[in-house]
Amino acid sequence: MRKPIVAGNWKMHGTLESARSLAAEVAAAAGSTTGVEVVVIPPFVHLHAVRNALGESAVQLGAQDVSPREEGAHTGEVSTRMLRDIGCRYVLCGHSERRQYQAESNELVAQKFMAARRAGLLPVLCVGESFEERERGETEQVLRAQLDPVLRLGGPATFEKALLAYEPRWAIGTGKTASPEQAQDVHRFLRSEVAAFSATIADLLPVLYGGSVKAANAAELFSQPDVDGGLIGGASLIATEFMGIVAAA
Ligand code: G2H
Repeated sequence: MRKPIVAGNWKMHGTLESARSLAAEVAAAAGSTTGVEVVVIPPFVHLHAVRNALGESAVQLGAQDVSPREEGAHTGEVSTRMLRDIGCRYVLCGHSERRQYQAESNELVAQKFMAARRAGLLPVLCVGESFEERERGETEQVLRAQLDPVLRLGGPATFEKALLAYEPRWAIGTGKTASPEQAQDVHRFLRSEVAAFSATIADLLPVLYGGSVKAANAAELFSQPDVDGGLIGGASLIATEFMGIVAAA
C-alpha cells in the first residue's frame, strides 16, 4: 500500500510573513492528518521560517532544487547537507520550470537526484512532455530520456527511496489538467519503466501528478490506481484550497 502524498510547491511566491502564516495555517489544518503525507516546498530563503512555523505538526518540508555538488566554491548554490540541516525531507529535482528556464539537462538533473539520495533526502524526480511532443506522439520517448540518465547513475535501486512526479508541461499553471485517464496511462508507463529494474521498488514507488491540480479535480485524478497524490503549484498558496486537495487524497 502506498501512502498518498500531497506536496505544495510554492515556487517563487510570497514574503517571509506570508510564508510563515501559510505554513502555520497548513500545520493547524493538517495537524491530525495521518493518512496523507503533507509536504510544503517554499523558496530557499523561507525554509527556516517555515520550519519553525510548522512546529511539531506532521507536515514535512521540501526544497525546490539542490546543488549536485557537496560543498565548496559554488556561489549561489545550496547543498544537500544544508537542506538536511534545515529540516528538509524532500527535494524537487528537474522541475519543468528549471528544465525550461534554467536549461537543466537530463544529466544535470540525474546528478542532483543522486546527490540528494546520497544525503538521505527523498528526491522527487519531475518528468513531463511538452504539448508539441505529445502531439507528435513522443511522450514515452521524452519520459524515457528523462528517466534513463537517472537509472544509469543509480542502477536497479535508484527509486528505492525516491519519488516520481509526472508534470505534463502543457498542464502547468495553464488551467489545463491532464484527464484522469491521460494521467493514469503515463503513470502506469513510468511505473513499468521502473519495474523493468525492480518490480518491488516500482510497486512501492509514489508517483505524483502535477499540473493545475485543484480541490475540484483532485479526487478524480487521485482515484486512478497509479496516481499516488499530487505536486501542487498555484493551488497550494491558498491554505483552504490546498487542504481541500489533501482531503481528496
Ligand atoms: C506544476 C505544478 C506544481 P501548477 O508545476 O509544481 O504547478 O499546479 O500551478 O500547475
